[in-house]
Amino acid sequence: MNLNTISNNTDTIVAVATAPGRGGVGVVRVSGKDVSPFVAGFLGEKTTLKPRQAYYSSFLDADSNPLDQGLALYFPAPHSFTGEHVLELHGHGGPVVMDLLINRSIELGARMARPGEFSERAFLNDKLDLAQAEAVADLIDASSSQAAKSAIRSLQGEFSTKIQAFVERMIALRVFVEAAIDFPEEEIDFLADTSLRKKLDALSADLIEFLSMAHQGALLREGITLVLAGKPNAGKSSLLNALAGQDTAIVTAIAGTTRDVLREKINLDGVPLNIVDTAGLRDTEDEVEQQGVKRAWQEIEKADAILYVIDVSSNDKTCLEDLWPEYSQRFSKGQHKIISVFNKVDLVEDFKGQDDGALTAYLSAKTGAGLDGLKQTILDTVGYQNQAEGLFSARRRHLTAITQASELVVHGIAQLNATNAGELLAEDLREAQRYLSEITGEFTSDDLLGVIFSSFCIGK
Ligand SMILES: Nc1nc2c(ncn2[C@@H]2O[C@H](COP(=O)(O)OP(=O)(O)OP(=O)(O)O)[C@@H](O)[C@H]2O)c(=O)[nH]1
Ligand SMILES: [Mg+2]
Repeated sequence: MNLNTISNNTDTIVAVATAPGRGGVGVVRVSGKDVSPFVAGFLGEKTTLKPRQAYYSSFLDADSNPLDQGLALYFPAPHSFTGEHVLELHGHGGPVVMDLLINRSIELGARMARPGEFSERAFLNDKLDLAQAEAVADLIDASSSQAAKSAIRSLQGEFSTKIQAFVERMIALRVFVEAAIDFPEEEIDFLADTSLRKKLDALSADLIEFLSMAHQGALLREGITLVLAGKPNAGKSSLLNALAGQDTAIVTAIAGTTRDVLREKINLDGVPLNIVDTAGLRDTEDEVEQQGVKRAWQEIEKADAILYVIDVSSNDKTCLEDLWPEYSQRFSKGQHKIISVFNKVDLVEDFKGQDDGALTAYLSAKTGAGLDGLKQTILDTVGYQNQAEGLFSARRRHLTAITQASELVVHGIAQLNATNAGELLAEDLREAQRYLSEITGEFTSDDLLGVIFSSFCIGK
């Protein structure tokens, strides 16, 4: 793979592989073309290490005085995480000891690894593809057990295998179509070829299903931002507290209690939710409240979904549409989803909600009645089905690539219908294949690789 330009692979790199802070054990990892100077420098000139066998020793400074003691492990290339020679020193997990070992490594010729550089080398040495390298970071950052499970599935290659299978189907279709183009004397009638049509339609349908799976995986990884919006006193802060299970926000009967933006993280069936409480939306002379309302609108603009809270005991039937001039413009683009939350049902005797679709919830933030219904509505709204079993970890970039590929296939089929010629279809399939290959890193620009790996932390 010709990507050596993104990093200088001839350097030996070093970093602490364990989390910063204090712990029983701290691991320093050295990776490079030759780690023998480090073995000699740390463990003594005469030491030879057997591959993958723990060796108990002092770790020495330049004057052969011990800096620390612990286990040394040697992983000869290519059987290591990076695919290079790797030396691990398992010492005591204190920041000062770790610093001493790092400084000694630098003295022996290593340089500090950049963020993600170990994973980057693993990728460049074909130990992992790009989606798997990302899964390493996702596994470490996972915020729920479901997210961790889907990351390990990606790390073990399930996601990449699926991508590869799609790529192969596209190649097979291209081979067929391009062969037909190259032999025009055979006069192939593309439109009449039902097996080609069937294969294209199946490919298109499978891509759409795959996209929906990837979307679920991305939800588990990234979560969504839900903004609580509504008129003052509707019960937004009460709902935040009810969802969070703790009294985060101040609740009073005074309209205009909340001014600052408040944020809480909760976990719904493994989906991380960032819930944002905002000031009640109204015109006001109060300068502080005006600021609060301004911030509320800023949060609404950024939300993935909005919980618009309405007090059923009041006669105020204002909806978000009335308050927001750009409402229809925003929603026509499908950027926002609104769930109408009718709150304070406990105040209305024999309250009966109307079941007008999935995007409505009736509840009492005070008694908790109807809260589970809202939680389910939230999950439905963001399109999450609890089917964690087959999920794999996916990122926005993967979703974009799969969407592009899927649209190109649809476009290709339309072109074929319109022209009954294979050239345009072949071109669309070629492009679609390129998008999918970007996910695993087969065709990925150095710039993108730089962006991806630099978002990892040091030592990964
Ligand atoms: N009976 C009843 N009272 C509620 C319910 N939810 C909220 N309240 C009351 O309504 C009042 C306003 O609640 P908040 O949660 O502060 O309302 P808010 O929308 O955050 O108000 P602002 O911050 O002023 O915009 C408080 O007195 C709450 O106790 C409910 O479900 N039932
Ligand atoms: Mg409030």
